[in-house]
Amino acid sequence: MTSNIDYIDKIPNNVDLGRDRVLQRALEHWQPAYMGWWYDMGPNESHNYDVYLRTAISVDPEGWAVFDYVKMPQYRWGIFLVPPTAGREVNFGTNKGQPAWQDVPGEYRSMLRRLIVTQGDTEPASVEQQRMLGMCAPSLYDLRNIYQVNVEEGRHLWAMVYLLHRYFGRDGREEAEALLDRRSGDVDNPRILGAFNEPTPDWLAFYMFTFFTDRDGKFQLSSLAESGFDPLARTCRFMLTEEAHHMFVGETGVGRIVQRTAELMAEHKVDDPDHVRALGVIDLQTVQRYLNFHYSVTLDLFGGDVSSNAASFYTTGLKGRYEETKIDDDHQLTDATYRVGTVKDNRVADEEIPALNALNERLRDDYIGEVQAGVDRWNKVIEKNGIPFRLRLPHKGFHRQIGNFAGFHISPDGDVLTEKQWNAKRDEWLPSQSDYTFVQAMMTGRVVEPGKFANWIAPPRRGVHTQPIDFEYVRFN
Ligand code: BYC
Repeated sequence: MTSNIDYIDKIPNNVDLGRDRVLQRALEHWQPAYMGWWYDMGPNESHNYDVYLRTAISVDPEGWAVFDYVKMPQYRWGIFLVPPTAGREVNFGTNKGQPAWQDVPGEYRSMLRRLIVTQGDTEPASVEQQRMLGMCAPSLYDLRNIYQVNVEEGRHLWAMVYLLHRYFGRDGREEAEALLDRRSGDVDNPRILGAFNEPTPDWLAFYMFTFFTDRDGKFQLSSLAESGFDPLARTCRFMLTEEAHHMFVGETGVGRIVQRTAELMAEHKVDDPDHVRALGVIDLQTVQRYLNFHYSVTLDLFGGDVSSNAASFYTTGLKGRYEETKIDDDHQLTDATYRVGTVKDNRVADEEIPALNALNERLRDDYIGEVQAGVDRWNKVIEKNGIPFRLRLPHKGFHRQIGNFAGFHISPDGDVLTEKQWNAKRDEWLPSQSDYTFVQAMMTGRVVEPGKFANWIAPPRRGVHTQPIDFEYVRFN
């Protein structure tokens, strides 16, 4: 195992793939199917563009990427794990203290495969959801960023497919094929988790998705990076390095939209949403409705508040808590409890349950803390422009389909309503068809002149890597 990546092989890797001919052949068999999927479902009409992308050349935290023009179908997708830590142990659950597993423990095989497949399924799903957005990008800078996100999601799929092929034999190979067969939003063969079947129809939705949903990726990958199954832990550690950029794209994207709107509101002294829209920017009320949608569907991705699956993942040592090894407790949780939200007598209430069953909820709470900090940063931009409006996270129970709040009609303030009351307010709280129509009408063509930006978004503070903002990030040929 080296930290440098072998680019001579057909499949770039740092796992000595050449020494395992059977595995190498199996992956070389999967590779054309992957390329077929990329041509069909990857970014629309992009195959011949030269895109200024970063490609991993090492797994060292410093200097792991080079930046250069690449045609996306020639991107060097491959298999990169961080090097093993000598003497690493299972750090939690009933197997705590055993040497970390280098092979799949037989009794946990199907549970582990399920976790890997669920993680893997989200990666191509997001590429499918975003495939049309390049056609209406607000700038070359943003176009390059979405393509960077897309190729790296493709690589994250490779990461999970490697594990399936290397450790799960025939059923792993079948699962790897199925990852290319499912399609986001397909009624007959959808992606596994809810949020990955929702459309991402415009750039506001894209930035919200990369802010909220990619951050679920960060928290889930962090929990899997604690896994006692060492190859999973090591591949997730490297995926997290790439994930940081995706959340940056989301946070700064929403931030730049909010900035542009707030600046024009201040300049023209308007606050009525219709007047704001007339200036060719997105009103903050619409931003809030998109936020409510993406936040609530992403909260669902953490699974049920009370989950025996989560308890089993933890006690077996397969999936830990966020930053498990930094937590100061017994890492067994046999007697611990945790507070989860529920509905009692038509009110939102808390109940104390065994911490082992509340691990999804705990991870969701860790996530909410980080998301709140991002929303606070957006609000600073609004405040700086002297606008009194503030964005806010709705109540945890708002618009939930999974867990204790599913089936209830909860307002953004946390009041339990009747279905009729809730439906009467729906379009105040979630994007309506007319909101989508308005936002999409602003994004009909793409801005292709270097350094120019669509009217509805502020330019970024700086360009990519060491390049200026008006660099030609994409050449269309
Ligand atoms: N939609 O015990 P429960 C990312 C199912 S994002 C549909 O409550 P559990 C990325 C569940 O499967 C991170 N179904 O939940 C972001 C179970 O089904 P079965 C992706 C759902 O199992 C952006 C049943 O309901 N990674 O990387 O404790 C771009 C009861 O489940 C949903 C992972 O998710 C839902 N939202 O937890 C690109 C990590 N929620 O078994 C990439 C791996 C639950 O009864 N996955 N169900 O048939 C896991 O750790 C767990 O599967 C979950 C669910 C946390 C997702």
